[in-house]
Amino acid sequence: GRNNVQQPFTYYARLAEINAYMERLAQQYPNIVTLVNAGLSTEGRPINYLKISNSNFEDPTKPIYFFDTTMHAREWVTTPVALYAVHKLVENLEEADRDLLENIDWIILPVLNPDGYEFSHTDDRMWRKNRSLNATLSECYGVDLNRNFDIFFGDMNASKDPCSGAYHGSGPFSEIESRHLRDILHTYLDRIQTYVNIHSFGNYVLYGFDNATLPVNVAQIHHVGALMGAHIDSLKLPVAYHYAVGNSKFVLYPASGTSQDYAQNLGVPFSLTLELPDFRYGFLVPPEYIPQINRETWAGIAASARASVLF
Ligand code: ING
Ligand code: ZN
Repeated sequence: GRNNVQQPFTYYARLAEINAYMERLAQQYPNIVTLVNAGLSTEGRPINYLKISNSNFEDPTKPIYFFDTTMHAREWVTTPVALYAVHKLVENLEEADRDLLENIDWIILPVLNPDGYEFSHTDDRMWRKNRSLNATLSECYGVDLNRNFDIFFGDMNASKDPCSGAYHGSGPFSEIESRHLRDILHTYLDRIQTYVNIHSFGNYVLYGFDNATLPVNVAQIHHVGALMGAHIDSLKLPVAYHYAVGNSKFVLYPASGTSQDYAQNLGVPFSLTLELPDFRYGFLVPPEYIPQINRETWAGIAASARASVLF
């Protein structure tokens, strides 16, 4: 029976298993979970997200907390974190967490880059980009989706070279995956209070803008980001680093064309990038660390959700 099967947030599941889990939850909890297909990837795979709500997503006054994972193919540990958050909200909501459904609706997108994710399982574990063929320019595949958004396009830490891991694409939103994410942001813009783009690795909570100016509400953003980092730190293993919180340009490095800056500029009040821990294994986080990273990151997500809806 199902109880003997490992839940797909406890290991590095393949895309089909992830989609099957999302379908199963939508069927089993139709009053809380809606499965949405945002569209297809470059190679035709579905990009799915879950809407999680105790009011059928129909209350226009309810703020939305939206996050995505596996925008970059090799950052595998991010997807279990998303599925674990879904599990906690839907299958295992604790009494003390009831406010997270009472006060907030959720959009959770576990695999933004399904082609790259599958390719990193079958061909190249260190693949980062999507899998579009830049045919007229080069024989190299792939665009860095986090350089492809229409904000400071091409300025910093983005490459014009289709063979580079940070290739920004032929123009803003040249890629279907970034367009799907853009469309979700636009569709729910008036309700999205917080957007988090989750990556691996480095233990950072980052925010925009990378092109010199800071968001007007930077003090509030920093407060929410710091709470997120502190709540993760409170559960971290002793060997893990503490989270550093700040503007991405100053704390890590600048980057242009990111979804973080696009969402912030569009008017999302709180737009963050989260870089999960690596336990010194880089992208190759051993699967035995997955439950730990799931638990501590969920604490940070919950804390940032609570704090951001109070503004
Ligand atoms: N890191 C992010 C990247 O896209 C980032 C870091 C995000 C920097 C937003 C600046 C702004 O490079 C990973 N791991 O991809
Ligand atoms: Zn990344």
